[in-house]
Amino acid sequence: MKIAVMGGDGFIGWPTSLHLSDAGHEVHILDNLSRRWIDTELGVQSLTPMDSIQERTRIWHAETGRRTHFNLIDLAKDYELLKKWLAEHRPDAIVHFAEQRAAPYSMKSDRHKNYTVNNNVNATHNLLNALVELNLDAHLVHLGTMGVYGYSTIGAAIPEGYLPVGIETTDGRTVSQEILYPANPGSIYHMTKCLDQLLFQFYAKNDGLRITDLHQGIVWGTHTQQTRRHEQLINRFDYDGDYGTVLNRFLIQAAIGYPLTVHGTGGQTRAFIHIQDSVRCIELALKNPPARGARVEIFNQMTETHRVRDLADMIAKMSGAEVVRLPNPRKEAPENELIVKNDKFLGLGLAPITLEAGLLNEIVDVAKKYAYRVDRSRVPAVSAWTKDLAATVNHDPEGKRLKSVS
Ligand code: USQ
Repeated sequence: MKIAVMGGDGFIGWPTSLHLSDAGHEVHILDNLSRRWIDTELGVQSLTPMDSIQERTRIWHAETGRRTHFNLIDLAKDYELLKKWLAEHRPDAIVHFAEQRAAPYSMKSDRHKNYTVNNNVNATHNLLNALVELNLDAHLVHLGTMGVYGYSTIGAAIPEGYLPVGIETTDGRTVSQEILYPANPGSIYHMTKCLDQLLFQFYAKNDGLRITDLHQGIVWGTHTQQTRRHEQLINRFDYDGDYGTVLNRFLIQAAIGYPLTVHGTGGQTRAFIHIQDSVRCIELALKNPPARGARVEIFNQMTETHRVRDLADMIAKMSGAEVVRLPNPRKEAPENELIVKNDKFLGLGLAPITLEAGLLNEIVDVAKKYAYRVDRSRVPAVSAWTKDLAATVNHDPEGKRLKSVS
């Protein structure tokens, strides 16, 4: 297939591009390189040293003989350029990662809220709009989030996208319908993914676009089979308080002798998936498109659930790291249960990589190798969900001002 990977320079976009290229597909990366600019804005860098996208694709070609093509296009701003590119290349499928993906970044200030909404919603809408305008029947696979469902304890498994409901009619009968599971975003970022869902619903219904939405959990790990092939193909690896995600952060913190930063009681239960499984799921989704005219296909892209404090305790035991409980800068349920259905990917043959010491140690080793690149002052998560919470943020979890809430 000819596949366009929108956001193909990012944390999942890059390993996905290599995975698909390795599988024999013709891969075109479209990216505005915003993630690199945000590193510059925040004054942080990936733990792993990353080459330019042009250099990465050159190395991939030298290693494998396969070409991935890079195009500098901003989906949210360059509508005409995007349309022109799509008209010229007419891809069979599009994988859409081209969104600002960090919840803490989206909550930093009013400017960051505006940026996240404008970027994410416009990028998705421009893409859908262009597909219709060009009469292009490319299968669109979008990376959504488990966070669209929210994290309240409901005592039932979260279904894959749709909830069967009974509605009482005016004449007293009950009619059955399947509706999108009620959206319950926990950040501006998560809210944009809820808005995406509505855009998809409309365009699938009105224009018959073939769309798959992947509700992904928190990704852990850094290497995939392809990024391991050459030092310069290495994936980015975020540790900072805005872009680092919880399990990877704990592993890096353990590697550099930084206390593991548990927010609140650590009773938050979340869904997880290894990055290798993430790229496999995207390939499986591409192989199983919905029919034209069908409703949006939704998969829960996760393989297991864990409570934050259990992860911290496990990594502390493995590494001897200290655990600190910090005032939570986020407005979220302090404790929640989470049961998630993921039968669809399992049914398509996904054999999940679950948390086990071997892979966790591999990540600690990567972190130790590049520990010299870490700026410890960027480890604390200081982006607060409200002005009140901002006043309680601990800016120095390893310093004398340590405030434990346990
Ligand atoms: N947390 C800590 N300590 C830390 C960092 C995070 O206790 O040092 C806690 C947070 O308070 C939260 C949980 O860990 O309760 C998860 O936080 P996270 O930063 O790992 O994940 P999140 O902000 O939810 O976002 C990440 C990705 C996002 C993706 C989402 C999937 O950045 O792109 O959509 O995971 S999900 O969480 O299932 O919505």
